[in-house]
Parts: sequence; C-alpha cells; structure tokens
Amino acid sequence: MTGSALIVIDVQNDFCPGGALAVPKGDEVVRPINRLIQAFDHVVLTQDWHPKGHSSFASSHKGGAAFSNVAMPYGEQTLWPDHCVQGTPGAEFHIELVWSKAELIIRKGFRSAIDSYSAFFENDRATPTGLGGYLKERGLTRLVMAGLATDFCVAYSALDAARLGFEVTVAMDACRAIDLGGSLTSAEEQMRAAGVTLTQSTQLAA
Ligand code: VGL
Ligand code: ZN
Repeated sequence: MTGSALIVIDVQNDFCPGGALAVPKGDEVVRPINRLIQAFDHVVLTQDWHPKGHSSFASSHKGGAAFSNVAMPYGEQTLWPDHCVQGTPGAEFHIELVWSKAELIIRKGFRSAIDSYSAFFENDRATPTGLGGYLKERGLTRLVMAGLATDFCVAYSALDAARLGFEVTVAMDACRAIDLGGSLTSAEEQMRAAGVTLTQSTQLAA
C-alpha cells in the first residue's frame, strides 16, 4: 500500500536465545518478519546500539542489579545486562533476517547518559531520533511494526508513533516479549488505548 512502511525493531543477536538479553523465543519473529519484508515496499530497521559502559547497563551502577529500576534525571530506568554494544556480534541482526531491502537503519541508545527504547524518542520522551521527520517527509504515514521486545522497544515505538499522528499496526505474532512484572499486559493495554491496531502478520502479508 502506498504510504505504508514496515518498521522492524531490534531483531539482534543479543535479544535472541543465547544472547546477552535474550527475549524468550525471540528468534521466532524472524520467519514472519521475513514474510512481511517481502510484502512491503518500504522497510526500516532499528538497531539498539549502545556504547560500552552505557548508563542502562546494570554493570555501570554500583550494586545495581539487572532488571531492577533506578531513578535517572529523565525518569525511571530499568537496568539491563550489557547488550547490543556497538560493533559486537550481539548487536548484529539475526543471521536469518533478510534485511538487505531496508531503506534505512536507525540506530538508537548511542548516547551514554540516556537510553532509547523507542525508535522515535529517547527515554526522556522528548529527544527525537529523527525517524518521525524522515517518515513524514517521505509520506510514509501508515506504519506496521514487528520485532523485539513487544513490551519495551516495540510498544514504546508504537505509542510514540501514534502520538505523532501515524496510523500504527503491530503484528503481534512477529513480536516476542521480555514480560517483566506484567509489562506485556500493560503494554498491550496502553497500545490499544492509544489507538494502535494489534493484529497478526498473516493479515498483512500473504
Ligand atoms: C530493548 C531493553 C533494552 C528492546 C532494548 O529492544 O526492547 N529492551 N534495550
Ligand atoms: Zn538496549
């Protein structure tokens, strides 16, 4: 469809089984996403891309445990195991992801002092990545999202895109969640409330 783009979120080795921040069954998104990539005229990928010692890493905080929360100047931040470090194999896309068609790869989380779950804004919800402007300038206003993780980077991206006025659909079977303390249910509720359509990839690609 004209004006539509597929946004593939963080399908990287560290979010797949065996990776540093493995999302359960994260590799299962690859097959449906490859089908979606074939079906879309415009494809954008995001890549979590942290410098060593990033402030979202538990290892950067004295006594900080992975998956606990800390207060940062921009708000609450979950601490994670070191993951998606710039230039490492863990930051590369899953080997079976057929991504060569992508027109843009947008990297995020590259500023040490702030994390960025969303493809559109860093975790202060105010500093833009530039993706919103890129898509609008190209007339790509209908967005389909898929990838990892449903309840973090996918949900934050979908919510921000809806807030920016894009028409947003998430292919839920082409996403997998981390699910920390009910975060998946909460993410689904928030996406629905924001007018995001939650559907299955088979509805979007034959
Ligand atoms: C993500 C936690 C930390 C994600 C990225 O891609 O959902 N989650 N960095
Ligand atoms: Zn990250």
